[in-house]
Amino acid sequence: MTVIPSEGDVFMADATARPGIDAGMIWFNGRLVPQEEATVSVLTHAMHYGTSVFEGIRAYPTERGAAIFRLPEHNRRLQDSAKILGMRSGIPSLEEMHEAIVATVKANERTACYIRPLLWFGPEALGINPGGNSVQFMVATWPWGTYLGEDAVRKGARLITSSWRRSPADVMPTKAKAGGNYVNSVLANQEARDLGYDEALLLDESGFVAEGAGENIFIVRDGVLYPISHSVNLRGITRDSVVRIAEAHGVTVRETMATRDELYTADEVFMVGSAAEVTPIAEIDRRPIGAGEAGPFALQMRAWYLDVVHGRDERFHDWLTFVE
Ligand code: PPE
Repeated sequence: MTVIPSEGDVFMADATARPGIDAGMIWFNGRLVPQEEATVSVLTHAMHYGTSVFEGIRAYPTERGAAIFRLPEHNRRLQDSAKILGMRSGIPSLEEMHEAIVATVKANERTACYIRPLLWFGPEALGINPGGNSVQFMVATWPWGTYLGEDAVRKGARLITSSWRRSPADVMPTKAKAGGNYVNSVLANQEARDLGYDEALLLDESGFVAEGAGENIFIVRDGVLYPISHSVNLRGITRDSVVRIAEAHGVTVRETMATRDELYTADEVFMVGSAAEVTPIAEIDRRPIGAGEAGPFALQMRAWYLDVVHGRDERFHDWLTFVE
């Protein structure tokens, strides 16, 4: 039976629809508008071909009000992603991105939030040549608690190696945070969740550990911290932060490639990302990692990281953009 929706109806993928995002005021092509007004055409190029680029940023409450974590680095990566996708005219400058993001956080009077800037090819023409299309820009903010749930942080997340691989560097632009790339992450996460796990671990084309569906991976062994090398992974800003925070606390850090069996035998494995922050891993492929619980190093690292983002570690105040 064909169901024709009446005006205002929206088809949901699932009958138990989620409650929806409370984004309040959204920066939409140069001005702040209420969420209901920040809408686009169904002919938007990015909807058909995944030709969007985005960032995921967090703001945290500090003694001096809300602070956005490593905003210039996120803006720089957004510009890099836009360049990789061949977006030429209409890309906001770093200063414009900065102002739009600060204005959106301010307008919503948020202290703790997730921030999602997005650039995408508009609806002027379809087909695989978006060169003449407009580039549009929005910034939305909303409250976002622990990425994989409180249990994942408390007990350690349970991962499974995905049957999906990370795309090789000559198949997809692995350093761009592009919408289309995330079909890979969605499929991997979907599979992991369907099997009862918290998150997917993806390998690269050669079988080396790449990253989580939305996080970078670290190994701990004999007190040394091993970030998994970049290869086809997103060049994570949290990964960089964690390396530098660990070094400031005197931890030895050595970047490495790793096979999945090296994760099984690590003392600890944890993952990091703007959304995931620092999340311990208790289990991979039904094998306990270390003691099979959130490990002491990961929990210490998480505490150090949360000190930095909340402005409690003065050595890293440069990383905070205060929203006065
Ligand atoms: N790898 C992937 C594939 C990834 O998506 C992220 C961020 C990272 C690594 C870590 O990058 P960084 O945030 O710079 O430390 N994932 C974002 C999107 C999550 C989502 O579900 O959406 C994020 O954490 O904001």
